[in-house]
Amino acid sequence: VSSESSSRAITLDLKNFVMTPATRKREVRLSELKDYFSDPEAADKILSSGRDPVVYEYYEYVVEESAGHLSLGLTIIYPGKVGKEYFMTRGHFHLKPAAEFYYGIRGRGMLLIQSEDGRVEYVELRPGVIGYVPPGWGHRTINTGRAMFVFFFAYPSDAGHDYGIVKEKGFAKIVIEEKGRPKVVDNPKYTSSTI
Ligand code: PAN
Ligand code: ZN
Repeated sequence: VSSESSSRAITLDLKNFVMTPATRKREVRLSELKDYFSDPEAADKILSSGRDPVVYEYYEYVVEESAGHLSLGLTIIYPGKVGKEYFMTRGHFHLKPAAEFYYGIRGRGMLLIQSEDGRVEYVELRPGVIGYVPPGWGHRTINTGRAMFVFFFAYPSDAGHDYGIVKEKGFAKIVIEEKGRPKVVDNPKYTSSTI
C-alpha cells in the first residue's frame, strides 16, 4: 500500500459512528433549530427545563471545495420530537444544481425533497436504502424512529449551501408522529407556492 492511497482512505466506524479523517464536525442543538420546528413553543418548553439536546451532528470530509471533487460525510440524527414533529436537520438547497445521495446505515428516517416550484417527495430511509436528491431540489432528513438515525452522504464539493430559503419559508410538508407512526402532512406555516 503506497502512502498516498492509505492517506486517502476514509473510515466509517459503524459501531461508534465516527468518520475519520474529517475536515469538519458540527453539532446542532435545539436552541439553534428552534424556529425550524412548526411548534417553537414546544421547543421553548424543552429549553426552559434547562435542556438543550443535540438534535443532530455530522462529520464531513472535504478534500477541496472545487469542481470535480466529492465531499463525503456521516450524519447522526438523535431520536426525539418537538411537539409532534420529529427531530430533523435544518435542510437546504445547493447553490449550484448539484445532486446528492444518502445511504441509510442505522435506524429509520425520511429524506424529504422539494423542487424549486414546491413539489415535495420523500424516501423512507433504513439501513441499506439509498435516497437520491436530484439537482436543484432542497432536502431535509428526519429521524422517524426511536433510535439514532445514521446515514452516509456524498455530493459535489463545489455545490455550496443555501440555508436562507428553508429558514425563511420551511418546506411545504413536515413529518409528525400520529398514533405512534410517522405521517407527512402540510406545513401549516408554509405560505408560498414557489420557493
Ligand atoms: C448533508 C447535510 C447534513 C446536515 O451533508 O449537510 O445532513 O444537514 P444540514 O446541512 O441541513 O444542517 C448535505 O445535504 N450536504 O449537502
Ligand atoms: Zn445537501
